[in-house]
Amino acid sequence: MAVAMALTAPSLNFGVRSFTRLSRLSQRLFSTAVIRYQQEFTTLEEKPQFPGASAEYVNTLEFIQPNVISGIPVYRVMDRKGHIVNPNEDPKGRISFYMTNYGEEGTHVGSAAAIEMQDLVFGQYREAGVLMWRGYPLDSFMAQCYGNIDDYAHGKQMPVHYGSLEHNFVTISSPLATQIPQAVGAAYAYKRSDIDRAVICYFGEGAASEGDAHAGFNFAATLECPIIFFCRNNGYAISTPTYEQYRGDGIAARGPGYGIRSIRVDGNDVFAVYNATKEARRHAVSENQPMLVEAMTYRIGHHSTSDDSSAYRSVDEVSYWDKQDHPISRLHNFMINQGWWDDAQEKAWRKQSRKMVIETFERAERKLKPSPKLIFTDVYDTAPPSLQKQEEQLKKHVERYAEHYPFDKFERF
Ligand SMILES: Cc1ncc(C[n+]2csc(CCOP(=O)(O)OP(=O)(O)O)c2C)c(N)n1
Repeated sequence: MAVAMALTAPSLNFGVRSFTRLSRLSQRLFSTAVIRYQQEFTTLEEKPQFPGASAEYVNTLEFIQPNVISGIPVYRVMDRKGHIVNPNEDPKGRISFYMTNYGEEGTHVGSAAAIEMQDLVFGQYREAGVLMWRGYPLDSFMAQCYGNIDDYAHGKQMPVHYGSLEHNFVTISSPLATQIPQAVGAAYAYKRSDIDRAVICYFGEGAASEGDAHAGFNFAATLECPIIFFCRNNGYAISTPTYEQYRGDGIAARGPGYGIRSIRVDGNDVFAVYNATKEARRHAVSENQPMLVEAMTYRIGHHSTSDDSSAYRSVDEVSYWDKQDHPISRLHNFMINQGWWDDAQEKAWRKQSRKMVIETFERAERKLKPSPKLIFTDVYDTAPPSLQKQEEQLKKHVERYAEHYPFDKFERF
């Protein structure tokens, strides 16, 4: 078990921090739920190890009917060594694209490839691959993260809260799960317009505990909306592991309770994600029905730069997913097995990508920040008197105390 592995980990020295970690681990040890949480990783070919569910792998693409409520299997196309389990599902020629990320790339790149460009995307914040797939430029990613003059939102949003009208990607909202009922509303509008468009709505298993998720699922089912609910079950909501998040069989098990057809998929298998999402989209649009895809994966990175996940999970656990069940390694193995990729190409590609990213970073860094007056734009068509007053006050303030502000880095007020 993870607990046993963590106890033998070299990082377990005596000291206050280690003691705290030990206490947390022993609390887990005595929790009954921990038994389901993590098994010992002995071979590559055992049961799925996702902390969010206890299930078997299957290689038949089958949506769960609303009256089936337990034992949901995990669909996959290729095994951990990149071998296709069922030759009929060999995806040659269907996907030829992948990008680096932190262990969840299979979920968002696989699903993005399976939907149509006209489909509207509501993301959570960990789905940059969807935008990449749609051609959102690297410079725009950087501009948003830097909040510079090229940022579409003029620096009003937190970094990684991307949005692009051109790419049918609704701007990310920080409050969890608010995107779910909004996405359902958009899908309902599509249904009423009778056009070939679907909505895909991404969320984490943590966000699925919010009331908005319930409201969204139920509206989508009763109003029969063409929407794909795409849950990335990555095992953690910041520091909350799935065994503290829910006691049922993950998120897919909830679909039948709402009358929503559901499937659980190996999120580290980009082909399985692609197939499941493609099929979900087909049903969603042709039958005006919501579909639920639960993609089992693992958050290899910390939750954010403000988080240090070593406080609540073992280094060995993270290392297992990074080294032994990584979606990019799997695709890499598959491509090597096909003779489509080799170490020299990999090396050259990495070098070229790194150079491109660093150059883009530098360009974004050198750009000016937007004028402070833009704080007051883009929300109201005509700013209300209270905001107009604040704008005047700010202007006077910065004129008076100009020497305290780095105005050389900003566009003029
Ligand atoms: C309504 C609300 N509550 C709490 C937060 C703080 N918060 C931000 S991310 C997060 C965890 C979400 O976990 P999950 O939905 O599983 O997604 P993941 O980060 O694992 O991708 C929390 C609790 C928030 N942003 N909004």
